[in-house]
Amino acid sequence: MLLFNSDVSGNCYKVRLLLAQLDLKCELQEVDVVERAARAELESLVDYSDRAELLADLNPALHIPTLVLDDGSPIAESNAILCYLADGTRLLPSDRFERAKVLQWLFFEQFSHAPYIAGVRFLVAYAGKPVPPFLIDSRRKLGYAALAAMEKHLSGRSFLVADRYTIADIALYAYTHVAHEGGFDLTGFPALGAWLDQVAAQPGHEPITG
Ligand SMILES: N[C@@H](CCC(=O)N[C@@H](CS)C(=O)NCC(=O)O)C(=O)O
Repeated sequence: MLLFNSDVSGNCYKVRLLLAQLDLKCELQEVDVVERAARAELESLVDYSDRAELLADLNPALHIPTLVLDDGSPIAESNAILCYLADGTRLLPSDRFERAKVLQWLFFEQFSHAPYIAGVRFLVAYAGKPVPPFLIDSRRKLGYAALAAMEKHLSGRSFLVADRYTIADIALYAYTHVAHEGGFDLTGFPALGAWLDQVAAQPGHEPITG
């Protein structure tokens, strides 16, 4: 398999972490998302010249991660890739209800968490250009709302779903554990902190860098 990857991207880290924990081999091809963000806004929206390979019908959204299977079939969207790779393993429950709960958290991550936690982290730590403070403040507020929802759910629980480690934990861990890079203070979220430690203690865990 081949993964179009960026070492700073939490979405790519989700896939790398799962691959490591399932002991699956995969080649990585780096895409520079930081250099791209440093360009002028409009230019970065219209210039896909550095995406030539992704343009070749691999991912209509031109984003990474994009995973190309051994038979050449591509899969985009980090959480769809997690579902594909984890299918039939202990990390994606086969029980209908538990599986739906995993999907609940994957959709939560994409709609209520990543846009704010990952979005602010990128603007603050990687974009390399000034961002109006009101934009950061309003997004950070919504990021804290997502963290508060997780804190409430994790109080009295070790993991997000079914009392065991699943791809729901991988998906939410990816950007939560680096939220401080976006200026989020997690000290008021003890259950979240304990959960982060639990996830990091799982066999085969790898850090986001290397
Ligand atoms: N919903 C997508 C988001 C993918 C995404 O936004 N990828 C970013 C890196 S984290 C990217 O490709 N950025 C470069 C660009 O858009 O040009 C997923 O979960 O995979």
